[in-house]
Amino acid sequence: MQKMADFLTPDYESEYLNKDAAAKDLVFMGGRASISLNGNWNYTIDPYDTCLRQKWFKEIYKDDEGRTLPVDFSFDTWEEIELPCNTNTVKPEFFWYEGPVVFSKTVRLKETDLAHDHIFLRIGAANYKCRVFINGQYVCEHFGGSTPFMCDVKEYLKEDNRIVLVSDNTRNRYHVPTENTDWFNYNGIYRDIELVLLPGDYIKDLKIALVPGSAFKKIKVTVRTSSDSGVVKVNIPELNISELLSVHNGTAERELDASPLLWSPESPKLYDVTVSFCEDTVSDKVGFREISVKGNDIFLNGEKIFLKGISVHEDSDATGKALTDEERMETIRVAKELGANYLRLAHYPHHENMAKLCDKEGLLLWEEIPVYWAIEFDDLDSYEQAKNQLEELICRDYNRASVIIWSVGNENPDTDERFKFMSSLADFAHKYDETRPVSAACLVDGKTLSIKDRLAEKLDIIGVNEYMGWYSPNFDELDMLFKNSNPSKPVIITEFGADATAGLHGTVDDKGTEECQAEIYGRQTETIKNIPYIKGMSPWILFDFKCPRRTSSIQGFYNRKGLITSDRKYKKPAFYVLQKFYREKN
Ligand code: GCB
Repeated sequence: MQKMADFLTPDYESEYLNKDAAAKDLVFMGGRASISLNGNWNYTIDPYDTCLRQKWFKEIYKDDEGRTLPVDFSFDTWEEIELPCNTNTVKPEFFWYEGPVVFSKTVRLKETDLAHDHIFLRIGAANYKCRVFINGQYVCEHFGGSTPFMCDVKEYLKEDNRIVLVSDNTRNRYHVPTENTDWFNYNGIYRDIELVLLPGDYIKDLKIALVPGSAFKKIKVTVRTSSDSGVVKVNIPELNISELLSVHNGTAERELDASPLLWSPESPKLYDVTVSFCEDTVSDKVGFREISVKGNDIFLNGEKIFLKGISVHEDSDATGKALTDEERMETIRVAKELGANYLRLAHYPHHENMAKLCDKEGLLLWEEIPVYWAIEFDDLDSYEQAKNQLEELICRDYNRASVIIWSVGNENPDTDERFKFMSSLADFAHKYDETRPVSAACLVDGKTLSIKDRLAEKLDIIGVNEYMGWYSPNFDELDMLFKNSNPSKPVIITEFGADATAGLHGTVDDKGTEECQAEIYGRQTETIKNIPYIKGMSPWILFDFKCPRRTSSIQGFYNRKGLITSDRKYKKPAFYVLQKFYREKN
């Protein structure tokens, strides 16, 4: 009997661990039309994971002899929730809930929809594990809380369907990130849910970029297709490009002569690109620019650039991690008001629209995977999760001109296991994307008080988090840190900062006051500006953000290192200190 089995089987989860949706499948949307499954779903929190244990998705209401059985779920009469969203933000009593949530929706498809050869379900992000069930069958699962996944569900669909999704954000030391982070562990399915209808032969992926070192005169196009051979058509009308490329072993690749207007923050020019293969067509708006590194310098389109940045989390009082495009645009506007030309999207992949908006608006981006603090570096499965998230991110955002750096992690201890783990990620990023530098936000070496991390040999740009004046109260150590260091690569100060509770005043030595934060920003910028190998900075952070680790009475479960309060209304004095520095910096 099912009912017996559900409490007698401790490893009930093992049967759901064998159908991974991952980067190897499909990630790239290519601007295709889709059937949106956003909107109302019935849902419940499911703290004991009973949906998986009892297999609710099978909808067994009668026994073999036709007698009615009691059930512990009610798919159609549970309360409704509007997806995408974080479950935590819909009711105060769910705010601290961590665990499985079950969502159910009935979906009616037309005959013409079902006539397509492939129907992919795409979920933009669900934190952290997500299991998909359609019409009583287990379809696939995905691990990783911030990247999209797609899975061909055609064989499970009919005209009337029940789709059940179970997302589970239970923290786990073998996940990436692990159970300990300095941000809020939001729950649920918080990015778009859609069905993408595709013909038998389709495009899996399109990568397009300027060829590095081609004097901005060559564009490389790589198209992966579902079938081994055939012909791909590439069109960039504004550049008079219309080319046929043959597919060999599932890939068509060519360098095309072209002289595009170069994309830059000052002139974020985008070109319409369309690629067709058999009955399938994808399109994208793409900017062409070259980012490169030489000696201690970073170059954009051959010109030296200083990255005037600020770090941002994906978090808002109103919507949690399920930000709206208006909120994203507000972030961009405020960053520009600050005088920034660059954002560090910490510490995990943000919504794909952020990079699209920054492409349009002309902001440079650092994108990162959540290899954060103490990952289980000797665990192969943790490595696979990290690598898959990196691959999904690169595949999703390869064509975004705004994205100039891939970061493989943040503040990890310099151990042998970590070196192996993160070196492999850096190698992978280099191999998968030959056009962008790879970095990581490293810790200061406390013993020698210098920029010294073995991982640096695998990076093109060294990110350094230093909190002189805050966690390291002796500010003089900042000078010493830079005097003791002689990096052969460009350095970005990926973090410095100080908490300040809005409205809390005192002397510059009173921790947590607006004055103390402003003083630290002043002293940091005064020191950093004289260090020749520092080629960028992204102080911590634009907005205050929710953080369960921060329990003091003035923190109130917020990290208050923001230059602006979490309601985005009040700019603390440090905002203006940094603004002045950026306005004066050429
Ligand atoms: C850091 C971390 C960041 C934290 C910040 C802090 O070094 O990278 O995630 O939120 O410090 O406020 O302590």
